[in-house]
Amino acid sequence: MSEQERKKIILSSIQPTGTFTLGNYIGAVSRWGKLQDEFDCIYSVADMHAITVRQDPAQLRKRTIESYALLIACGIDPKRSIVFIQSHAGTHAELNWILACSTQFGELSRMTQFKDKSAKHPDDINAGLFTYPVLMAADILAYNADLVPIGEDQRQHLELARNIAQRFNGKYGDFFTIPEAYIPEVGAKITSLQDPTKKMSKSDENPNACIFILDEPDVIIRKFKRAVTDSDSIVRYSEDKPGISNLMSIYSAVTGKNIPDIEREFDGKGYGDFKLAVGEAVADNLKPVREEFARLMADKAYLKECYMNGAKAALSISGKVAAKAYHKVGFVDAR
Ligand code: AQP
Repeated sequence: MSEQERKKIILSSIQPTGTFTLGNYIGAVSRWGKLQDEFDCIYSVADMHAITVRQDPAQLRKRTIESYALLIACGIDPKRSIVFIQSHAGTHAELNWILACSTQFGELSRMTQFKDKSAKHPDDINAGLFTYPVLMAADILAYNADLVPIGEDQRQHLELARNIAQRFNGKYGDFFTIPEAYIPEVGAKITSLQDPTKKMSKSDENPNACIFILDEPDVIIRKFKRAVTDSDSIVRYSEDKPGISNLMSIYSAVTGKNIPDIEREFDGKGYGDFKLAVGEAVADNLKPVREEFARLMADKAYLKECYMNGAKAALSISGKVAAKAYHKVGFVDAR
């Protein structure tokens, strides 16, 4: 097949550190299903990344299955895409080591997520938290992904993955595809409803800061009503109105309306009307996801069949890449 005929490879992952937030949904997962028409898609539940922060093992296992079901509930079809659990593909850990030897201490030290997470967990600044971006590079390079759909928060890690791939290629000859970030124009950074200067995060301790995609409609509407905004009452998108601008991005992402149209729609109306409209639109948008998730969780055998098939498909691709990378660095072939 010629280069022009080959579909580009899309790869992305999500950590099973909690129920996905509206930030994960708008910035990442809701787009993943739509990409299946145009690209060859590979998606995973990144349980290996999750243990960079202390996890309860039973809870992690449960959340991993739930996250897997959520990916399908959000529109990913395991028959059309490879959908797997990261720890089922041991090749990622193998490549992680190879790539770590092409990564500099200094560049890892500059990662803002490492700084944020180590400030959040000062009693557990483990080496895995530090080398997290190397494993993320392995996740991507193991499939020679062309494009990586991510939110704005992951841009720095993706840039590092590109640098690592370029360095490896420079040392050992062209091998890895240099991946590109695929970041949405609207919704790339959904912020906390309680502090619009911070990103919305699954692990936020304040439940009112996040909309979880399985929240019931009344909970969603209540959280939006309580969202922190400014003292003005004009629905206008502006840097000095981060709270209301965040709600406008959310409304735009779930309704497909653009920002000028939203400003016109709420011209002369107060924040109360606008917050209610955002809450209702989000609740409507998430209803099918909630219903499909409940249906899937009642069929664990189906989920298992899907993730076992996913593991097989993931290993078949990443096994070949890892074996070639082993050969490139000078290891004696054993496969
Ligand atoms: N607030 C956000 N706005 C837009 N996109 C976001 N993403 C995360 N938060 C937002 C995107 O979701 C994908 C999966 O993220 P992840 O779970 O792998 O890691 P994360 O970025 O660390 O997400 P959280 O919710 O903040 O998890 P915790 O609290 O465990 O650290 C990524 O593409 C990410 O860009």
